Amino acid sequence: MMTKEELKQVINKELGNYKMIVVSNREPYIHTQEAGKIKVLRPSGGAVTALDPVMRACGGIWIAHGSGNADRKVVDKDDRIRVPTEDPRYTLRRLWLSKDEERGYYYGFSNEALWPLSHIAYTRPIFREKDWQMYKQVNKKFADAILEEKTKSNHDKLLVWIQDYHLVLVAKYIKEKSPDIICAYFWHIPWPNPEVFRICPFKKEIIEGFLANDLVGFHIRYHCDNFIETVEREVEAKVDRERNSIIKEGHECLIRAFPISVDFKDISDLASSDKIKDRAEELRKELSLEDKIIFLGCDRIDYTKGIPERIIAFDRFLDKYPEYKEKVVFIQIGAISRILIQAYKDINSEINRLVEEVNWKHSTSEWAPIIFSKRFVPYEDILAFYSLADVIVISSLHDGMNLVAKEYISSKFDNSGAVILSQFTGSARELQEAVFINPYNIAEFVEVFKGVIEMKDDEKERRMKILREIIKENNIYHWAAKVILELSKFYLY
Ligand code: GDG
Repeated sequence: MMTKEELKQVINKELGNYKMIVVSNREPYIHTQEAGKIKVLRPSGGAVTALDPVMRACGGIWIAHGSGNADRKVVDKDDRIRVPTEDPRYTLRRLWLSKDEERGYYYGFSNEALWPLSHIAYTRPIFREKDWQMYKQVNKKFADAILEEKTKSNHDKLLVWIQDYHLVLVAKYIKEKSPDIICAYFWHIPWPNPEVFRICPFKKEIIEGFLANDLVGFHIRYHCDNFIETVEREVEAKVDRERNSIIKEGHECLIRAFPISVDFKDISDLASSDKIKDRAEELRKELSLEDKIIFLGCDRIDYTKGIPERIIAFDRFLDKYPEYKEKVVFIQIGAISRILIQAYKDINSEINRLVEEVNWKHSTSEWAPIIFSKRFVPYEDILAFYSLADVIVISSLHDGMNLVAKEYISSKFDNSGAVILSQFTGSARELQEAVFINPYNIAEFVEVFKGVIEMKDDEKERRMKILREIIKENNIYHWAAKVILELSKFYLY
């Protein structure tokens, strides 16, 4: 198992005198103000969850959009703040966006065009020319902030690690001004097959944005292959299958799979602490969960996560196996996200309607089958819910990786629990001891609910032990070290 300390050693050895800058849309800490009091929030979302422990271990600068209503109040004159506040480890540099920029770049192009285009969840992407222009403008703003760091710090050896689909053009803008800056890009969501991607009106510029990087990472080999095939169809470039790289106009870009992960040890240790155990017992009482078999869903509310499918399957399960009524409970935690977008308003209403219908249909005076929490849940409560849950249910229609599966497994320090996992998640490739479902196959899903409840304890324990070993070995530090080692092999010497 790679530890934080070992990652630090890898970084010191391999990065040498390179300075690391991470860039993402979402910031890892958000400052908000309510009734005169400033609070710090850790937002939900996979990219931030994964990268914060890496940055804590290796230091450096993280540039991101400052989105909290008190963010400006706490930064210095260069828009910087050291984080985490209680134990500062790295610098967060905030970048400000106007409402128009946020609308066009974030809600518009990133989340109404690129997100549905990359996930095969049958939500139609919307391509607006003005969103695309705003997307380019904001990507340029991020690139300028990086170039400014270079000038200010007088550091001529920079390694920029760009995150996710919001920032596909950043490397191109950086390299135009400063080709010596090393750019690595990690795409946190799936890359679809070429047939799906070919409808995008801005496809050539998007691909050129990717290829300006020195290294591009996806979660799994399948996404890399889809990307390489897309490049072959859409632009003139040479694909080197031996090296898994693409050469365009003399510049080589390596394409690699790096399955992202979580801080296994940190989660496992915290989950076994008295604090989390006590909180779990409090929740058990508060929600009347004593003697219940608990299923848990924990997702940002998103149409890719298959939340309606799991509610419908649970409803059918209660229809088909009524002997389980009053014995089981489904808890769905769902932080609302991207609510200005119509497709998200629609999925929210659909989930609300389904929960009400299913609860109305099956509930008794003592029991309701589904508990739905729509509010943002503090991190420690998420761990308490993992601790309570006999089964985690992940039914994504399509998902780059899915960190909830990995967090749940990491938290099961006593080898209890079971995982129902969609075969359309990136994590399904690694987590072979999970119980797989196709979320579109409701009849099969119903049987899986029953099968998992009736699975023998020693079989559950056997599976969980293997799952935990997999994540323990392939933790988040291992992921970061792999990316850094890959870069260092080709460029740093
Ligand atoms: C993208 C890709 C890929 C959720 N609700 C709350 C909350 N969460 C946390 C979970 C988990 C994270 O958010 C969600 O991570 P996922 O990986 O499951 O999903 P996405 O946000 O869609 O992430 C995904 C990931 O990037 C990383 O590359 O795995 O495929 O789509 O950490 O625990 N956290 C808190 N309150 C909540 O209410 N505190």
